Amino acid sequence: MTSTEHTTETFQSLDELVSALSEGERTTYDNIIRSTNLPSSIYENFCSWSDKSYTRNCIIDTEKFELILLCWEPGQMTPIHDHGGEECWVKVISGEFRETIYQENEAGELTVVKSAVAKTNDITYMIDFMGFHSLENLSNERSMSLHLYAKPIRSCNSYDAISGEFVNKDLVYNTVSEFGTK
Ligand code: 2CO
Ligand code: FE2
Repeated sequence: MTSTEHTTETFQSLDELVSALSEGERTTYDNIIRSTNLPSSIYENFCSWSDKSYTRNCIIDTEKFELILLCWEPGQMTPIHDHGGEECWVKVISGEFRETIYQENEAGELTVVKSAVAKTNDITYMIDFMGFHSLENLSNERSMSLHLYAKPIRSCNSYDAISGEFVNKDLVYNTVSEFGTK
């Protein structure tokens, strides 16, 4: 192979994906998540479901990054929120989501700057200077999304529709896998 040729590695197992993230840096994460193609059966090991809210299921949590699986009943959605100053990639594993992006105008009002549908295998990216977002499961079925945060996000600002203000909320896991601790 000459030096101008590139190999496009794809990550087809969780071990491969986690090794790449552990050895990589934030600057390589966009490429890694776009090269991730795990069999959907892998995700079934991590899912949990709740009628109350989408669930946050930790696959692995390190000092550098957090990889979590979110599981959504039909119609479940997040509040409008930021990402604690960190980078956020979302890959749709199954189903269809609406992502709405908001920015605050000079009067401090939230305005929609983008609203788009993300389908299976689509990848979206957010960072706080882009604004806030919300995600909603548009599907009539349970859906799953894979989230990569770098670094991990322990709390975020979440819009409280009743008070009309953002409140800082701790982010908690519904389940924590043994994968990251073994
Ligand atoms: N950031 C939300 C969370 O971690 C999910 S929306 O996609 O980033 O709960
Ligand atoms: Fe988010």
